[in-house]
Amino acid sequence: MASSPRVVVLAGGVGGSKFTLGVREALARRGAPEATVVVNTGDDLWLSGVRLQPDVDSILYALAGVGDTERGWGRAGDTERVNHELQQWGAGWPWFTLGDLDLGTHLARTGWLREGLTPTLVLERLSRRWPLGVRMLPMTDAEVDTYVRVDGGAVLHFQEWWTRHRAQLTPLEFTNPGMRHARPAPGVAEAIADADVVLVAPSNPVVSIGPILAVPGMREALAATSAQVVGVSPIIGGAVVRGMADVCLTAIGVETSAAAVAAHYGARRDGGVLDAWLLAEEDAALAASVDAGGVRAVVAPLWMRDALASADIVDAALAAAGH
Ligand code: FO1
Repeated sequence: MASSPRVVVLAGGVGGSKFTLGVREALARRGAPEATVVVNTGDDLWLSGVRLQPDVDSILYALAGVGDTERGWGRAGDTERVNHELQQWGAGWPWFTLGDLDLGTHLARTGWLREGLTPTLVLERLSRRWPLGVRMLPMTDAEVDTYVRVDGGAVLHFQEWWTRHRAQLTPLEFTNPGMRHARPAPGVAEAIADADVVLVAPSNPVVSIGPILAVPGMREALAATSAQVVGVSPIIGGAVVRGMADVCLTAIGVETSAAAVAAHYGARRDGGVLDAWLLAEEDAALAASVDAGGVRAVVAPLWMRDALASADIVDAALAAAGH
């Protein structure tokens, strides 16, 4: 019989949302406790006076069933009246759309931050609106926005590089200037210590999972836990499923292959983060090289077509961890 493990998920935006829906489904089937989802805040930004947390909101909206599943960000059926007005003022970024309903979230968040609540407490408040079925935590309460140094020397905010330039300016380096003084948000290290399984979602390894692992103290928490750490490959058949992770991987010298990403995360026994790695059936031939690197390779179907397919992937990951 399937067990009821305590699960922590490390997750970014689109891949993280789809995966988290599967985590909720798989754990509900088992009657297991709600998972704790530690969300990337490296792509957060200030714009037009409000604080945006794209990955937090993608996962929040997906769990609440109110997200725009086509785009992977923002609210379903949103309108753009305020955004149009901002553009008339020449405020904000003309290439970055703030939906009206989405702005309600940013205003609520920013107001609470201005009142002195931490990002963790703000997310706890935002999470009360809907029965999410998981506990969401930001990876850190510090502001650690990502900047990209591109070929030619310019340094752009990650969101400008990503949404305005569609990652077409060759990135040389990703930095998170606030990271040096960051700590895992309250509850994160404790959840990892108490977990039976830590799942690394199939999110962008560089700009989604990368910032989570870069929070000082995070790797130490992962090294110390008695939980099994199981990652799910975001690369299927040698290509990224969605997004521009290949450009990011190239920038840090990692090949766009499921085995190379596993090697980049590294085996826990050698100071890395992974005990096991789920590879797509299309990449089964890479299993031996993943095993040789000290990470147990498990081959499974990895297409997250819907929440049920994602739940099957989560079940395979939990089985790989002995649950
Ligand atoms: N992505 C876009 O490509 N264009 C946009 O105008 C845009 C607006 C936006 C507003 C709020 C939000 O939370 C996310 C938004 N995104 C937009 C997505 C986001 O920039 C990135 O896809 C993620 O940060 C990458 O993980």
